[in-house]
Amino acid sequence: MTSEAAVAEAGNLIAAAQSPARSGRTFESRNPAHSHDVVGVFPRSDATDVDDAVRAAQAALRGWRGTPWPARGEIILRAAELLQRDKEALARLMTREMGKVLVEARGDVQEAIDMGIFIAGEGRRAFGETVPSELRHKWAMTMRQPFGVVGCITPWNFPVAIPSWKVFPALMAGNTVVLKPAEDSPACALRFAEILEEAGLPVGVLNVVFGFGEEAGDALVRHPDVKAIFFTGGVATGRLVAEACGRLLKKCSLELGGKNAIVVLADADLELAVDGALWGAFGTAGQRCTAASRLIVERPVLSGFTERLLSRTADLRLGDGLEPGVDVGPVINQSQLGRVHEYTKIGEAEGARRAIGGEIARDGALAEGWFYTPTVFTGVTPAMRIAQEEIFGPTTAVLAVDSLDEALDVANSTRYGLSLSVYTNDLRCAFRAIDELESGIVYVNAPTSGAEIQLPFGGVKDTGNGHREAGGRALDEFSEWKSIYIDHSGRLQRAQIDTYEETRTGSQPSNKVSGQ
Ligand code: UN1
Repeated sequence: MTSEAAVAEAGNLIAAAQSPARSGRTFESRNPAHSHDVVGVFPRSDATDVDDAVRAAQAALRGWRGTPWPARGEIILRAAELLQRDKEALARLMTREMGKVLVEARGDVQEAIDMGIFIAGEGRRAFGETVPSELRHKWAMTMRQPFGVVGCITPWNFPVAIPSWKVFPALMAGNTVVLKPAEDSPACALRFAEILEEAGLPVGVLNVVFGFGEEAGDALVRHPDVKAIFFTGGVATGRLVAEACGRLLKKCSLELGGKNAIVVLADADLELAVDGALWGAFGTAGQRCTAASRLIVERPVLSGFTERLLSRTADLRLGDGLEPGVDVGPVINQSQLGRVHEYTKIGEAEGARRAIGGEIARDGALAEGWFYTPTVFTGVTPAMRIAQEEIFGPTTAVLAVDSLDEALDVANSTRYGLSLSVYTNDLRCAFRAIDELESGIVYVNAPTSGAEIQLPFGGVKDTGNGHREAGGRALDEFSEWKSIYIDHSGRLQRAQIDTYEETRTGSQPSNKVSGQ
């Protein structure tokens, strides 16, 4: 058990006050390592609570969008400093609430700190353009504008980092926000919002509504005063969000699943590749959109790689991520545990070999939580469901290939395209892979997880709808461009018509240029 005090009953954060759901309903957030440990009790919100939050955000909009960019940036920078101050406590709360081991939870908070520092700089760097007009005495330029009230719907697997990827740039651009965090990590989201409040965010600029997708999330997506939706989650839900937004002509940015692969070529450094495979496959118990759930290995090194991988997998310690020495924590909840186990049965039925793991862990204290033994399937072929579908658990599949061409084809053979990696020391192979792998992120000699916030994050194919988060263009997602023309000629000048009349008609330009 942990020593942390329970968060107890929390409320939705609406206009800086905590309030229960109007229906009075609640839900619990439980520790996946000790399922009897209730981390907190949260409002189970529905459309009426979402409406309250949207009204609060709407009321705060004029003041916030009028706040100078540098002033908005300073609040975000202060939030990053407060996250730094509270990093350890927040990381411990995160491990307790969603299970990832403490060292990874610290990394999650660090990612939010990095994002805050990075985005705060945009306060003095959110450049527009000044461009030449085609007409004399006319000024042409661009500036960013907020959408208005926006909705952010975030998952539990990066419960502070992913809200920071969305909320910081949304606020920086002058939007006001309603955040609906995952029902499995509400306490982390509440702390994140409280930190922004402490940093000086004005009342109503960020509101948090807790609850479930079908009730609170759906209402947020459909609310007529919410101008844009930023969603990270599964493909099936993403499709529903996109359909609803499409019907309403609402902007929407989707960050969905992955079926990422590490390609290990025959010349690779095998120890390095196994280190990467373990981290990619079993970090966060495989519950990352960037998890390496396929290991595509050239046949000459297949047995060497697999032997090392299995022996290292056998050494992984499963347990409560707050305990020192634990490598892999629990999966998020009972239904996910069942789903992961279902995929083990599917893999076996498809004829893959379960080389290690594949069991719900029930030894000693592990029986108190939702633990799954790290699982490796060998003899997997590309068409198998375990090679195609996102499992979101500590399960990975080894596929054998005979050439670089085949490796790239197999790597590209899924509907997803988030993160792909190649291990090789051959420059030509590395560059072929960089060019031909169909994914938003490519790694060379590094695993599929490890994105840094100063680069764009997102994927191709069914992983999303073409948007990218973070990176140098992070604000593009959260703002719209306004083009401004200022004519100081004092007369009507018609674009495309009065433009370069002299050069287009063949008349003597010198007359007009010189005025002679
Ligand atoms: C996710 O899995 O949803 O590169 C995000 C990584 C992390 C972010 C993952 N920095 O794995």
